[in-house]
This record gives sequence, structure tokens and C-alpha cells, in this order.
Amino acid sequence: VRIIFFILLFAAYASLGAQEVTEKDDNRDGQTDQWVEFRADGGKKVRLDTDYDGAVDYIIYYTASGRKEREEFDFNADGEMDDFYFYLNGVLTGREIDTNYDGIVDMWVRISEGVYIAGWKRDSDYDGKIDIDRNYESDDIAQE
Ligand SMILES: [Ca+2]
Ligand SMILES: [Ca+2]
Ligand SMILES: [Ca+2]
Ligand SMILES: [Ca+2]
Repeated sequence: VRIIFFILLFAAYASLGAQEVTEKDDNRDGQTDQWVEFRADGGKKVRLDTDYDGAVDYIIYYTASGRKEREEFDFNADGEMDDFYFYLNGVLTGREIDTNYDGIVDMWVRISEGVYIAGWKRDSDYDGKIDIDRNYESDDIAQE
């Protein structure tokens, strides 16, 4: 099973490597600030340098049907993505945040119906263990 997995992974990388990338210089300063990668599955990945400092700070993934699949932001502009949004069928289902910008996600938010916070978890002391877990869904109110 593992070998098959690696073969699949390799095939995925190989097809990614062959993908077409288009570049755009949106603010016409001579530096590329938009990269669009067309994936083999029909989806695409758009990387943007929204503040034109040369570093990508916003990435959007689209499905083959053109729906948002995932968004990533570099909120503190340190070159590392720290705010992640996940979509299913174009509807926001979750968000993950690296609140202290150490490269490790420490807050997880579940979204219901695209807008409501259904619950969240946090590793508030950044030791890798979740220490706050809230669930607002249905009658299953989180107890402290
Ligand atoms: Ca530019
Ligand atoms: Ca930037
Ligand atoms: Ca960052
Ligand atoms: Ca963190």
C-alpha cells in the first residue's frame, strides 16, 4: 500500500511539474505579483503578492468547477502563511490560524453554513496540545 501511495504521490508531483503557470505584473512595476497554476484536475492555484513587496502573501485554490477550495493569507507579511480558510463546494467550512506566527497552526475554527462558528479549538500556550475546545453545535454545549 505504501509503495502505491508513493507512486501516486510521484505521479501527482510529475503532473504538477508539467503544469502551465501564467504570470502577471498587476501594478506594472516590472515585478511579477500574480502567478496562476493550472492543475491537471482542472483546478487552479493563484498566488498573489498583494502589497508588491516581492513575497507571496495570498494564495487561493480553485476547484475544476471554479469554486474556492482553500485560501491562505500571510497576515503579518513575514513570508509564511498563517491564516487558512477551507471550503467545501464553495462554502466556508473551517479556518486554521497560526496566531503567534511560529509556522504552526494553533487555532482551529469549524464553520457551519458558511458563516456560523460551530466550535473552535486552541493551543493557547503553543506546546502542541489543544487546551481549549468549544463546541456550539446543536444541544451538545461544551462543558468546562
Ligand atoms: Ca508588480
Ligand atoms: Ca507581499
Ligand atoms: Ca505570516
Ligand atoms: Ca503558532
